[in-house]
Amino acid sequence: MALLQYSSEPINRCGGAIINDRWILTAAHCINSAGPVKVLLGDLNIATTTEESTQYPPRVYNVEKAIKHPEYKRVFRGNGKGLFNDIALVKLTERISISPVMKPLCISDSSRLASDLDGQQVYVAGWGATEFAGPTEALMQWARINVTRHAQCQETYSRQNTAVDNTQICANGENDLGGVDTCRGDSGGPLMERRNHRNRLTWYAAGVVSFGSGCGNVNFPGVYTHVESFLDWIGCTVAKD
Ligand code: 4AZ
Repeated sequence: MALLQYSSEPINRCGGAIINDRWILTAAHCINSAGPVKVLLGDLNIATTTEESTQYPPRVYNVEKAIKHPEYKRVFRGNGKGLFNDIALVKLTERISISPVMKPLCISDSSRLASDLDGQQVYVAGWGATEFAGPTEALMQWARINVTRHAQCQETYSRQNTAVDNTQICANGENDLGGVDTCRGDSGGPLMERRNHRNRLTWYAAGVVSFGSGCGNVNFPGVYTHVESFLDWIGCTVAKD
């Protein structure tokens, strides 16, 4: 998990994920003209400096550049309103020293359709709010949720004139307290899937936190950029640089 840091904004505005020793995967809407300028890696409680492992302390890395998807767009009006191609890559100025607390999230080498993930169990994490309009959290939170049937999510959001396309997936959950969801401050963080790779359970990037309608409303799952729809862009961007 990465926490993006900006020069002049509240500290937990966006998360991200390490995908190799130099790059962080996040959302395009997390990139503005002012940043992010730094990325915090390997931390759990961002308000303290004491309780973490002394062997593997958290570390702040500087950002060399941030690249938004060239077709990132926010559509405000009409029936096709929405946020599209909400994905970005952040390059650090130096290599991350990979350790038990700073490990890359795997990127698939082949893509499935967004709807192929229907019903999948997935995981989210971040320092975002735990309730709508609530404060963001100092201690990283995580949750296990489920991918919503794609056609059902499209139908749900169409009631708000918001389009969910085939490069997006939706997910949420429910527990005794109500809906389980991402919220403000979780943007850019990863939606993760545990998959077998060479007989080992391995964490993969399934999505990137993008938007929602409120938070924790069981009828409105969170919307995520579908990472496997962007494998070519991710691969080319990282390989070129
Ligand atoms: C946000 O503002 C945000 N419930 C992220 C996720 C969701 C809503 C808002 C999904 O960063």
